[in-house]
Amino acid sequence: MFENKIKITAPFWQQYINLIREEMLPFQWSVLNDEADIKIEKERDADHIPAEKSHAIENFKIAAGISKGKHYGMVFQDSDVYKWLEAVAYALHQHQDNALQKIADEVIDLLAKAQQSDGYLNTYFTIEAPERRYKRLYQSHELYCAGHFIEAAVGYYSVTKNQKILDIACKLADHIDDIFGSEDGKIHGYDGHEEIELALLRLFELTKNDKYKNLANFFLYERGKNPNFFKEQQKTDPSTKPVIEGMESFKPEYYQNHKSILEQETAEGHAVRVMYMCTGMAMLARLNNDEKMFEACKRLWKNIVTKRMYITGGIGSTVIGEAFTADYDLPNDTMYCETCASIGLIFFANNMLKLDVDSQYADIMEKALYNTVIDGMALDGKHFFYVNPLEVVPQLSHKDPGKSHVKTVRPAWFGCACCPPNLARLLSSLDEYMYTVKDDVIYSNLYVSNKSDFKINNQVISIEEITDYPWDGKITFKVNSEATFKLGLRIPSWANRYLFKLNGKEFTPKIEKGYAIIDRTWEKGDIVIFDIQIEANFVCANPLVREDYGKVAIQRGPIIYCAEGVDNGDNLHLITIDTNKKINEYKDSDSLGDIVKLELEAEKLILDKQWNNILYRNIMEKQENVEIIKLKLIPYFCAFNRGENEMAIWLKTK
Ligand code: FUB
Ligand code: ZN
Repeated sequence: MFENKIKITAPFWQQYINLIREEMLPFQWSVLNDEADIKIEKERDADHIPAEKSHAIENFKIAAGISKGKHYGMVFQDSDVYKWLEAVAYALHQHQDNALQKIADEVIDLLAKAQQSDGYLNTYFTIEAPERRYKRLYQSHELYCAGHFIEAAVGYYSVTKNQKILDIACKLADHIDDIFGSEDGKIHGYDGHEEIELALLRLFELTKNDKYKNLANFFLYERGKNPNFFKEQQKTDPSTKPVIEGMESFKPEYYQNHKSILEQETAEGHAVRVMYMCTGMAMLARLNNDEKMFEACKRLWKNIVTKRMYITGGIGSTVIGEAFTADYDLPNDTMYCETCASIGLIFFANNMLKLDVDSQYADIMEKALYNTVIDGMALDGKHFFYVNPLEVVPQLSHKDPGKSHVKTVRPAWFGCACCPPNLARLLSSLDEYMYTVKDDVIYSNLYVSNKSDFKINNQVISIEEITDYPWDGKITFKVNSEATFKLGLRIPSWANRYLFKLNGKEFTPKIEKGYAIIDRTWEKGDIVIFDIQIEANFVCANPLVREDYGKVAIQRGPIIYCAEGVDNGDNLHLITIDTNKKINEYKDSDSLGDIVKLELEAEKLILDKQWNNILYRNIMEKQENVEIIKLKLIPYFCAFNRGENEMAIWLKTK
């Protein structure tokens, strides 16, 4: 990690980075310690979701023998702490903060005490059911939690060189290696929720210990060899009690073990699980030069982004199993689009880029980041979405049990709180996603103002990038070193008009896999300008997406826009857009921040009195009247910050 020194200077992202350090991390710490005065919500109506408190730190204290009591929360509650700790590591990398580091160091001391002498680390099974260790792998999340801890350890060690956390992680990974593997006497199985695979590969990249890579290889290749593995393995559990209610009916597809992973043609089952699996697959393909695995990654990638992804980069079409359904099934109002799933899509994309620098991966990374991911948090950094709807009608969320997961405003926390700390760790490590450096090429994936030092062929190359992206498309790179290298600039898939200038002179670079490649012996002070015309456009979906047929969405640069009731009145479905109309763009600064808003003339049906107490009537009976309105649109990620109201991304067109 952190091979290159990247300092983000963009006000747009600085604001997020500061918000995470100053508001989000302290807030999340207070929640994990049950000190925050908040209402924790269930992510959907279901009796079994524990939502009275977090208890996450207390669980560790009990497991460590410091406190007395019972475990509370989801069986994977530990992972909330681990993701928070990983986010702290990245926040410290951005900005040294001794007080925050002291808290994190104390958490590590606590985790060391909670770790069992054989390396096992899991509060639920340690406190409640040691005899059930690794006996119900489809629900237990033991390796999922271990994976999140290992990721935190890799991140925290990389930033602080805290040896203690790395030792705990290696002891845990060694313990897992003693229990799982192809050798006789070991469990020939894997976790119900992928995560350990990518974490072990990160640990391998840090420690260079092949054992961890081989174990990840085992977990990935073992998956799906026997689709009945979980059912059979459950028989070893001395208890018949589930560790998570409501999962009994899920089929092997839910866990991606219906087929071996090399045979999986389509993304099936729980979306976050698929993303973490694919991330591990892409890492392994790179680290082992595994061509077959790379082909499998490309197949799943293609299926997702060409048939199963929302315009916002959201994935998962149903709340049942938080899962993918079928090609082109993308309902806007019952969707899932979990924040963690889009974060996982970014992990997958970033690792595909490391394998094969192709702009299609960075395009999706950008789409997910600027839309679903940052929609996952309120502008105050202390309220979060678990699922990110593309259409909301508040009374339906309140009254329709099938929409109880579609929240109308972001809650402060959830019974299952996987998303908030996941957001914190992704956004505070944004610098890791901005560039891919391969051989002598510095590829720019995301356009974010920054000052950076890159290491290429033993030279340090300093580059400054200046831009007001995503609001403006002019991107200036100042090269501050004398060196020979190539600069690769991603041409976003949405960009229709752009030009390149080198030291003031327009030029046409060669394009490779969606990147403009500028190959040169650079002089100190060379300036490259990539000027993209950013303008608002109407976008339509493949006609096979039933829910979007006859509708348009509006996109400006990477940002998807939406209409809210607070600006346009209720019944947004009565609005019709004429795509010949001009979309006006203007900068505004209000409670939503400094953003570009859009406005265009549209028609809205007037509900005449004759509709009172009538549900159906002959179409010939009356001509409908419409009013001309100035339709106001805001970036999707800003929605739901002004109270409960209707929201829609897709609007009818003439
Ligand atoms: O199962 C652990 C996490 O909780 C998943 O990744 C999320 O989808 C939520 O179910
Ligand atoms: Zn989540």
